Amino acid sequence: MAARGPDYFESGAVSAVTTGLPGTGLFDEVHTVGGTPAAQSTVKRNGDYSLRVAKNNAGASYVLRVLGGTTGVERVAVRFATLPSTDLDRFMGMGITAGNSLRIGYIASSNKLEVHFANGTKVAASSTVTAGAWHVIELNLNVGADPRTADWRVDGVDQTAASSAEAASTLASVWWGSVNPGDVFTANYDDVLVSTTPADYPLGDGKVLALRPNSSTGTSVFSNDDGTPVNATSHTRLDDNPMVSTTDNVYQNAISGTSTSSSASRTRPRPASTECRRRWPITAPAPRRPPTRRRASSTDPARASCTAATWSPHRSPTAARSPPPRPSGPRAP
Ligand SMILES: [Ca+2]
Ligand SMILES: [Ca+2]
Repeated sequence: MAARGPDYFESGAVSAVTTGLPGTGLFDEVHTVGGTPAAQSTVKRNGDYSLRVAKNNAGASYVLRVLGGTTGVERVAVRFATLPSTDLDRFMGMGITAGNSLRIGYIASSNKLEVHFANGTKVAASSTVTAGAWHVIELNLNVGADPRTADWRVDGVDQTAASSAEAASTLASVWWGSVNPGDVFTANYDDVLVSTTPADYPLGDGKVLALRPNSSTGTSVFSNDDGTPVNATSHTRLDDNPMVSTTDNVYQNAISGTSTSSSASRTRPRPASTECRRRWPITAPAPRRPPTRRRASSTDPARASCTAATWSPHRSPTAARSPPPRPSGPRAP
């Protein structure tokens, strides 16, 4: 499996990355005109948080991650506290570089989810939505051929696929919420997993939990935020929840041949989480981080998997090292 984020909801913070600046956000875009997407601790399916989108008719409200390739596989659990009173053209989906994007919507008259390509026929699910319940939605989108196809499942049950006869294209993004002013709803999203490998479909049910280190050992390449060497208590500096504090941290202080390829691409230690994070609240003092190194970090640690309970300077398995390409085309839903 070539799983690639982006369940960053467990960070407890929803903000967009600012290009070139570390630690400023986990999403590529966060749109707030029609309501501000936020992490919510009181309503969640697993872990500490879910993403809550409370959208009004003033405009867009959604979070987005860039996604490349021609195939997108996703799992997400969605919960409507109350059922929308009107149809939703979309409350989640995937953006395409050219042509019709894929949207998951809701049919108020039947209380059913539906999938469709923009301007295409809406294909209703076989089951109904229950207010206050989590429903697991799985997608398998292929836009690399004509027609484009979208297989999907709801709560583990295969649904009728949707298709769109049009030229092949590439994926641009995956998003939760809606850009459409007419979509008015409150939804929570949790336990997201995204892959670009069709064979991963269906991903099946699962959960995303934060994992913070419970021990640490010293190495001269890393330092505590106060400049002292990493020691047996350094991991306690990496216990932030939500992960928005930089009060205490651990940073990489020098390039080292033993820190593997990470030494050539970044100057900070890996994040303390099972999630694939793009940023985490461990901020090295700016003067210690050569600008040229930051620029080289297309192998951003956020997109590496972070499975070690004990903090280590070594990178994770190769499969998770390469981030998806960042297409130059439109990302909008
Ligand atoms: Ca969660
Ligand atoms: Ca900290």
